[in-house]
Amino acid sequence: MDTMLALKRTSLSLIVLGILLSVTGCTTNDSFTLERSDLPIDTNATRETRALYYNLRELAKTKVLYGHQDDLAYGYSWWAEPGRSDVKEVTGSYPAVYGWEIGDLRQDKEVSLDNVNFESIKQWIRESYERGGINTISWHMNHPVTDGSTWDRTPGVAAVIPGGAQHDKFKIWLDKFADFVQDLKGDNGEHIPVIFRPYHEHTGSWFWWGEDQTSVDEYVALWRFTVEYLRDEKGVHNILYAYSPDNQAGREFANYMNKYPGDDYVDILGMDDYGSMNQRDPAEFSKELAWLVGEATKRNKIAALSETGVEGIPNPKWWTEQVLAAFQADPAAKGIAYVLTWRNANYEREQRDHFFASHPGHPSASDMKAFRDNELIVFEDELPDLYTLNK
Ligand code: BMA
Repeated sequence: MDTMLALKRTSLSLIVLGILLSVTGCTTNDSFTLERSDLPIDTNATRETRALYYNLRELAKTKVLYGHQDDLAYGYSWWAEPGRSDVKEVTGSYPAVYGWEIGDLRQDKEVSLDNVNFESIKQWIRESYERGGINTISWHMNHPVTDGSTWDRTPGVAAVIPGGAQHDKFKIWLDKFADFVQDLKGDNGEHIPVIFRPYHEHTGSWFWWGEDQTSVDEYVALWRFTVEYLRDEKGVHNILYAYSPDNQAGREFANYMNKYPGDDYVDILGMDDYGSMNQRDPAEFSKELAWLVGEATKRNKIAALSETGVEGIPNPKWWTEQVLAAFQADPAAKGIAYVLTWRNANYEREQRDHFFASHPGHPSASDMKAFRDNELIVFEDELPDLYTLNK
């Protein structure tokens, strides 16, 4: 009897506690604190994904995060060595943002088009997330009709959008991507948020979804289908979507919005640019970055310099003279959330100086350290907790 009474009392107090909590709003669901304008396009995004969106947008107001492609996978003189990172060896910290490339995912190969093992990529994403870093994924997707590479310029978008001859095949590729993203889990079983940056640089004409190959309607249909399929059909809720036209040192700047899929389909307004930080006046590029920040801000979204760099970094002062200067010249340019430089290809394997971050011993290494030490710039060891909402 005593035990029964105690049980009844416990359940009664639990009910009372429940009522109190719901009255005061202290539920375990944090979405009530966020306005629609504070949420990503996927309003059912996981708690961590919503937190990343909100916190990154806040942090962008005062800081610019630094990111590097394939940072943990390999460097200029090493390949897949646990814990290594050219960026860390040069600056003392891992980057705040990690870019990953999943080209060739659809062929059921074990490695990407850059020979990086897909399971290892997942592991590196888990590791960096547990340290507080941000992960972003690009996809140099092979040609859906010719089976050529991503650089096959045959128009391909009409074939994969709804009604296209390859639409069903294309859905299988997206299924593989959904599986990949859903397999990314943190130590507590939560899905790890990723920034997905598909069909990038579409203002240029070097990919099958490029400017000359694709009409506005086709590109918008491709983008919207991708979001709706992953989010609504596959139930993937750990993605922020980044749109990233190429700027080409200002040559494509005016086309930035031409094929914009709409505010309901984009979380991050990115920009790719390999020319603007190569001997161009940083003040000119700064104005373009400031414009991008303005476009993102008026939509309550995030702006990012999603891919950039100068191959081989010939200017030993590149980090401060070109990158930092571009963020500093126009005060609004500081609103960029992150800048990601491209990969440090392994010299032994690729026999070329295809690197975009400094590596130990390179003449630009001390300038990269100076860049890292600037108060505007944030590397991983200076990140606040981006995956919890404190609002
Ligand atoms: C390009 C180059 C290629 C690489 C591709 C995808 O910019 O770095 O060597 O295969 O990106 O990562």
